[in-house]
Amino acid sequence: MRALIVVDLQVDFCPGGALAVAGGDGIVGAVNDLMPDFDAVVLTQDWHPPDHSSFADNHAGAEPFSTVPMAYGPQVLWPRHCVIGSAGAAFHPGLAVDVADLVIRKGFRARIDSYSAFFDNDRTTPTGLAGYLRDRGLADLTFVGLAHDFCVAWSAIDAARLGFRATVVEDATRAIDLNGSRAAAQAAMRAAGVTLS
Ligand code: VGL
Ligand code: ZN
Repeated sequence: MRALIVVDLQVDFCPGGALAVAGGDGIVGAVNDLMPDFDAVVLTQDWHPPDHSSFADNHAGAEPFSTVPMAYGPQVLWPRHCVIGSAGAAFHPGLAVDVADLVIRKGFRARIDSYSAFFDNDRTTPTGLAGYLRDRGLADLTFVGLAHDFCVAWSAIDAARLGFRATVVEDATRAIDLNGSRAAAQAAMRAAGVTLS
């Protein structure tokens, strides 16, 4: 059985948002059109407390898009985005949210970020998504959404690592492309056995 995993298609990642991905809103129609082709639709939602450690403004003197060491490894510092309950954390208003079976929130622990839909950035603290998918027999996963080179890539790589079949529909994603992160993410996905279509 096949699941469509729609990653972080939220106001803050679309043009005009706090961490806008160029053309991010341009994929909404394609994502909605894919939904009926799947046995299940899962939405992920980046969901950070105000004191989240990935926000540059929570680190004195730090610039957004710089990288700092954290207990679990290097972490990019982002502009404040997707604060719990804020307008920017809402799904894009055009997204067909009513079709979704499950909304999985991530990044709600202040001390650790969570790019992947499966694990926090320590790559070990689970979100629970793998168990949900396995319980429902959803072994074949297709990833779309934002951002291609962060949350989509990390999710697809973790899916492959966990033994799911993982595909990314590139036309239904958009990249941040920070210091070559798009090409790096594509190489890492291919190496992990993710299908890019
Ligand atoms: C994301 C940076 C920070 C994403 C989330 O959804 O790709 N990127 N938080
Ligand atoms: Zn985030």
